This record gives sequence, C-alpha cells and structure tokens, in this order.
Amino acid sequence: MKTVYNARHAAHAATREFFRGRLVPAFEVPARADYVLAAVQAAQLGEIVAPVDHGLAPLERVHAPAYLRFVQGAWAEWQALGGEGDAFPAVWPVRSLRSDVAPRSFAARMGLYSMDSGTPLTAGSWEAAYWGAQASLTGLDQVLGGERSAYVLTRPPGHHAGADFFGGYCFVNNAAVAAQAALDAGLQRVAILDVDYHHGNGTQAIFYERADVFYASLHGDPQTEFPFFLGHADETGAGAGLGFNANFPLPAGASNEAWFAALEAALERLQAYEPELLIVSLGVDTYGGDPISHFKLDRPEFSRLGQRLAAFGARTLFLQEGGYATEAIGHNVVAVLQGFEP
Ligand code: SP5
Ligand code: ZN
Repeated sequence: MKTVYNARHAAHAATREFFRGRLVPAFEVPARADYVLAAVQAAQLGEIVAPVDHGLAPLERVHAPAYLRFVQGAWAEWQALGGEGDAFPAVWPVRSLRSDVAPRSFAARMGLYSMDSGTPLTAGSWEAAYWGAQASLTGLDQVLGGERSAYVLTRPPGHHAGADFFGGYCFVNNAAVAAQAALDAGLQRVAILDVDYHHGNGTQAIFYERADVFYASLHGDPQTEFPFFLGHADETGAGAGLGFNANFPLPAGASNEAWFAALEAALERLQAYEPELLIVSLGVDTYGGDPISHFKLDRPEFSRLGQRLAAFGARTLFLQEGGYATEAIGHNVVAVLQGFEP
C-alpha cells in the first residue's frame, strides 16, 4: 500500500495546550507523524509519495470560504496584534449571542470560527492543514486510479473540524474533503468509517442532511468524552440524510469485545449502503496506552481491525486522525495497514 506523506505537517508545532486551568505539553505534536513515518518505512509498507497540489477549490466544497481565509491569515493577524506564543480562542457565540454579524475583532473571530480552547493555532497551522488536505486528495487519486487502498499520513487531524470552525486539534476536515472530491469525480455513494476514539463531529455535521455520504462512528460516549456535544446514538441524519448517519458510542473503559461488536454493527450498516469507496478516519487513540483516551485496543486488535476492513471488500482510503501515545502510534497504524494488506 502506498503512503501519501505530508512532510509539511511539521509546520504545525504547538508546544502547549490548555487543560484544567493550565498550559500543559501539547499532545498533538510533530513527533507523532515522525514515528509513524519511521514505522511505515521499517515495515516496508510500500512507496511513500508526496502530496500533489489540487488547490483551494476542493477545500471550499466542504468549508466556508470565509473560514478558510480566516485560518489562512490568522497567524499574521495574531502577530500584528503582538500575540506571544500560539493563538487560542477565549470567547464563543453560544446560545442567545449572535453569530450572524461578522465581528472585526480578531479575538471575536477566533471564537466565531472555533469550538474549543484545546486547539492552538500556530505559525504553520494553515500550511500543515492545507497540505494535509492535498495529501488526502492525492490518496484519493491513487484509489480512484485503481489502487485497492492508500494511507494518508498527515497531521493535524481533521474529523472535528466543521464547515466553518476548528477544534479538537483539527483545522481542515480531510475525510470530508476526500469524500466530497470522490463524489465530484463521479462516485455516488461514499462511506466514512470513523474509528478514532473521539466522535468526528465535524464530519458528521458536514454530511448530516445528505444521502451521498454515510457516516458511521465508534467512539467514547460523548456524555463523558470529547467532543461532548455530538455523537449520541439517536443522531441518525436529517432530511435527505435521514438514515445515513450511525453512531456507536461506547462507555470509557469499554472492552475490546464490545468495541468489535460495535464495529460489526457499523459495518453491517455500511454493507447495506453498498459504498463505492470506504474512507477510514484512522485514529489510533483507541490504544490501551493512549494518554487522553479510554479504550483498550493493542497490536493484535489493530491487526484484526485491518483484516476485518479488508474483508469488507471496498476500495479503502485510510486517513490519519488521532493517537497520542507518540512512540506506539506508528506500530499501531502499521498493524492496521498490514492487517488490511499483508
Ligand atoms: C483528533 C483527536 O483525537 N482530537 C482529540 C481532541 C481532544 N481534546 C481534548 C483533550 C483533553 C486532554 N486531556 C488531557 C488529560 C491528561 N491526563
Ligand atoms: Zn481522537
């Protein structure tokens, strides 16, 4: 399997993030991708290729142009204000406040275009996220061009980013960009299976009222786990999209048997949908050793996941999402990919 590697990931390098009233060392760090790259090379998984630039248009198919322009220019604005360190939002237009009048203040627009304070915006966030989307589009080209599968190695991740907001370490929704590009290339039914520990609220929201992308997710129950405000089992889609969204929340600490039972249930829904392409939002923060998550998968389970996805039988595009046990991520990802294609 070929790997599309976004070497510009390293431009997004936060040192700290907010947690319980303090700035703590960031979890979503460049070393994550470095370890995965080393593991992919050591396993001789296949050719490693660079992203091809497809421009901004495919990103604007799922993100509001004003949002993309904001992220693109945010660091320069922050510098012009004399900002020290990374930029964090601090005020949000929640219920009863207005989000229909675009504010001029940088602080206000940081809040307008974000969902949490846990996502530092750094000097190279836009560059890294832009090229991550390009890597996803390049991986899609491989799969549409006849490859059975491809793996996109990038960061920051994407599945929490909505049409017009960043959050959960994500700025551009790579899975959504790839799914929309696949439809624009002529496909009619695309499935996204999100196995990251966290619910992919951005991906779900982008396609919630549409039948041409089926979103299924296994994740920590949002009653206790980030992103908290989306990902419940009763979210089944709306309008034309009713019946094309399936959430499988599991309690923190859920057993591996429970996780694989949920995987079967999700795949059963996807099988009935008969997708022409499967996009896997591959977070490996389901690992037992992950520092911010609470499932218990280990190497054998990641292999089993890869095997099961191969048996599903669809053309498959793997996109890197979360996973924060830095030194283990590479081995866990490779276990999935080698399980898929031994
Ligand atoms: C893509 C992805 O996996 N995003 C996850 C975003 C999670 N943000 C909340 C992180 C909370 C960190 N908690 C630290 C606990 C340390 N004991
Ligand atoms: Zn995650």
